[in-house]
Amino acid sequence: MNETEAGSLLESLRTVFDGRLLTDAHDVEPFLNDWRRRYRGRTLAVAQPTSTAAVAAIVRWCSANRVAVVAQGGNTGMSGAATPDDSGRSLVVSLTQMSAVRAVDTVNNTITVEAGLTLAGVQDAARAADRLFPLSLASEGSCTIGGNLSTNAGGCQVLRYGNARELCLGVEVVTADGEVWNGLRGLRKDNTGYDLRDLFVGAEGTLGIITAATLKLFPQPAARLTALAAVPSPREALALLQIAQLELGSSLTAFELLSDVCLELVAEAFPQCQRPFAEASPSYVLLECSDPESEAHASERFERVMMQAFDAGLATDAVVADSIARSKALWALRENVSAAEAAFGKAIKHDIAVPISAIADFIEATSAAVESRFPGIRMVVFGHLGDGNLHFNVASATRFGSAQDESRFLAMQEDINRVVHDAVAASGGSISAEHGLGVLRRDESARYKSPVELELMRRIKTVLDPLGIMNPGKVLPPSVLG
Ligand code: FAD
Ligand code: 2HG
Ligand code: ZN
Repeated sequence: MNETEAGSLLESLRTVFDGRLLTDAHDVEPFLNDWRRRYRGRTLAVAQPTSTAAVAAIVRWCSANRVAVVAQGGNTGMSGAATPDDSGRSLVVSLTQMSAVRAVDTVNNTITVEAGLTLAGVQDAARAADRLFPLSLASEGSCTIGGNLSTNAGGCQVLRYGNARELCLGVEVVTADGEVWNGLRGLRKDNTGYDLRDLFVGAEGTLGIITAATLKLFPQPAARLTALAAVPSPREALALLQIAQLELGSSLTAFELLSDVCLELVAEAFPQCQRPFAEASPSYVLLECSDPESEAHASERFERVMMQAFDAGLATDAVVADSIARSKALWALRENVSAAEAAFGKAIKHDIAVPISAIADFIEATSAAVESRFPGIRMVVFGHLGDGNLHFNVASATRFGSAQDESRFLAMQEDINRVVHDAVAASGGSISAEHGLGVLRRDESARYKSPVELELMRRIKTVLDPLGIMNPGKVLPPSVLG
C-alpha cells in the first residue's frame, strides 16, 4: 500500500476512533516483532482502544474498508500469532489499555476482567479478595488474559486447575462484523446449545476479539511447598509422578521436567541461578504441593513422596525449599529456561503433547533420532510432564558465529519438524499443546489433521469471519481456506 492510500485510510479511521492511535515508526516498532524475533510484519497503525464500544467501532471500520485486524495483548506468544503480515494492510488492535477489573464475586468465586489486564494483574486482584487465580506462566507479568484465552494457555498449574479454557466461564467478544456479544456468564452449568465461548477461546484472534472474561477463582492454599529432585532420566521422573499423584492427590499442583542442559543454559544466562546440587544429574523434576491444611502437613506428605522415591531409586538427590525465597529460587530455575535458551540463540521449538504413559519412550527414541540425523544440535527438553506436554526444543550445540550460521541452522526446521512431529503423530499426540498454531505451526497442523477436521474448521472460520479480516494467515493455511 502506498503512503497516500495509508494516509487516507488513517484519516477515515479517525472519524470513528478518536482514541490512541500509534503511527510513528518508533512507536509502532515493538508491535511488529514477536517475542522470539522470528517474525516481522507491517501495520497501518496500532490502535489502543479503552472500551468495548471503541473496539467494536474499529472492527466495523476495518470490515467496511477490508483492513485486517490483528489483536495483540502482551505480545509474548510463541507462535508468531500476534505479528501482522507484511502487507501493511493490517491494523494492530492492542488491548493493553483495557485492563479494568469489572467485578469480583467471592460467593460465586468468579472475577470479571477486561482482556488487556496482565495475568499477574488478575492473580493480584484474586489475591486481594483472598482467592487464587491459578493460571501461571513465566510471562505472567506481560501477557494478558485476552492473549491467555486466545491461545488457551497452559503453564505450570494445569495438572491441578486446568488450562485457560477450563478456567473461563464466559467471554465478551467483538465479532468480525463489529457486533458485541456479551457472553459474560458466571455459570458452572449452561447447556443452552452450541458453546460459542469455546469457539473464541484458543482461536488466536482469527474469529473475533475477546474484550472481557469471567474467570473461576479458587481458595488460596494454606501452604505451598516446592522441591527439586534429581532423577536419572525421564523414565524415573514418570514413576515419581505416579507416586506423587497417589500420595498428594489434588494437592500436587506442579510437576515439571528439566533436562540438565536446561539448567546449564539458565546458569550461564543468569549467574545467580545455579543448580542446588553438588553433582549434575541428567534430569530434574520440580514439584509443587499446595496444601489446604498447613505447611507441616505439606512437609510430612512431601517427605513420604521423597522417601519412596529414594527407596525405589527414582531420585538421587532432592532439595525442599524451606522459605519463600528458596521456593522462588527453585522456580527461577524452571521459569528462566525460555529466556536462557533465547539468549543462546534461536531454537527450533516444539510444543508437543503425548499420552503421559508414552512420554519416556517418546523422549528417548525421538531425542536419539534427532541427534543422530542432525549433528551439531543439542536437545533442550523441558516442560509440563504432569500434563504430558513437553517443550522438545532443538538448539544449536554452539553459539552462532554469524547470521549465516543461524540461517543454516533454522533451515533444518522442516526436516527436524518431520522427525519430531511424525513421532508425535505416531504416539497419538498433538503438535501444539499450549502455544497455539499461529504461523509457526499452521501448515504443520494442517498436515496432521484429517480432511474432515480441516473442513469443519474452514466452515467455522468462513461463517464467523466471511471477509477473512480477523488475523489472516494464522491457524488455517490459505490452501485450506481456498
Ligand atoms: P499475544 O502474544 O499478544 O497474542 C497471542 C495470540 O492471541 C495472537 O493470536 C493474538 O492475535 C491473540 N490475542 C491476543 N489478545 C487477544 C484478544 N483480546 N482477543 C482475541 N485475540 C487475542 N504459554 C503457555 O501456554 N504456557 C507457558 O508456560 C508459557 N510460558 C511462557 C514463558 C515465556 C518466557 C514467554 C515469553 C511466553 C510463554 N508462553 C507460555 C507463551 C505466551 O506467554 C502465552 O501464549 C500467552 O497466553 C500470550 O498472551 P499475550 O497477551 O502475550 O498474547
Ligand atoms: C514454558 O513452559 C513455556 O516455559 C515456554 O511454555 C516454552 O520456550 C519454550 O519453548
Ligand atoms: Zn510451557
